[in-house]
Amino acid sequence: MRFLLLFILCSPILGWGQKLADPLATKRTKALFVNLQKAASESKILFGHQDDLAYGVGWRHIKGGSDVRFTCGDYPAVYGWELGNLEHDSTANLDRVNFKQMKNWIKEGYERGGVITLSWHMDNYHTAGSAWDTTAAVKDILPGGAKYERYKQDLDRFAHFVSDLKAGGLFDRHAIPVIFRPFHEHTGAWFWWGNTHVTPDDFKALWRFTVAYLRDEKKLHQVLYSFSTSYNFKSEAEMLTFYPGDEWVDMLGIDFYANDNSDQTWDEFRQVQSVLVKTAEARGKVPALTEFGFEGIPTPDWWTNVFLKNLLAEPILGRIAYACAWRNANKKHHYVPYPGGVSAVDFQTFFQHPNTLFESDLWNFYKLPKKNNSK
Ligand code: BMA
Repeated sequence: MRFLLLFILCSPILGWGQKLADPLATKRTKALFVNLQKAASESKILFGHQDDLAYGVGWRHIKGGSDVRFTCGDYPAVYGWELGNLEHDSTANLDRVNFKQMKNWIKEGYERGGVITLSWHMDNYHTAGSAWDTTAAVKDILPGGAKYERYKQDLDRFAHFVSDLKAGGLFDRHAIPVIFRPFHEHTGAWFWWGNTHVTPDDFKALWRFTVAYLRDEKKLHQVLYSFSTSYNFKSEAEMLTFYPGDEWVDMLGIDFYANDNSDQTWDEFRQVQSVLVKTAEARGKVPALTEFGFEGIPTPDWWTNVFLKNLLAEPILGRIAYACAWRNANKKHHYVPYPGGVSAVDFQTFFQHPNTLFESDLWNFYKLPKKNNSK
């Protein structure tokens, strides 16, 4: 009886029945999961931005640079980074972000309390074309495939990159937890791993192999795995067509891009968003908008009167951990305003909204909260 009590007191860090894809995840990685889940359940939505510290509209590599901070005074709470070209041992990724500097920016964001997420637009293994070359290639990298060994080498490169992300001093040196979001938007058809170029079984096999290899062979225990679809589905069954199973996934995400402010676009958004949150909550996964935005943000009140209004239209829709806007490449291709940009003033109101969390709003996401609110 005493042992049972001790066991009950010590074990349920994540709540009963809820496990991470990596049972050996580090304590900070577990804490990150629990805190993301807590944020989601309270509709405290962390605001994220891809490549935030590396460049923005009209600048590149300025110390302290960040279009988010330039516009609202605070850094984002989530930093997205992209690994495309890591598979070629290139010094920079496919958007010219130097990998060494990326590591430093990751450390910088983490040390301020931010959350790190990694995507990877890896080249097509069958043709050596880009991620957007939709020639079928998944079979090539599955065990027994012609590029299987090569794929493992690329996962070694990933493991090397992630293992290098360390923080803390002499006595508490530790691995920086990261959210890895491989083979994203696979319910769409624009990447070689997308829906019409792969069977559900092959996709699931690839996912499981990838997680098992990084976790068991490479012994990476600082990774949360995010399964991100595009937003072209109507039901849970459709969303989960390529789902490898609860034991292989920690987060469920969708990537949502608006091209207009029409009722149809936003009705669809709310519909998909409600499937996402329901599905994630029922399975003990953390829901997130893993990418989102409106290219160029041409609408002055887009942040509050379009995006937030729809996201908070019903309580369930806003129960996501974060929303990560895509990169600010230039005046046309950007997803966060820059000072003087069309939606910059509205973005400040969005920043002040009680449901949005920016970097200085974060509690310690790498320490378990006192009361574990997870289900
Ligand atoms: C796309 C665009 C591209 C970029 C790619 C990978 O959505 O932003 O310009 O190369 O993502 O980051």
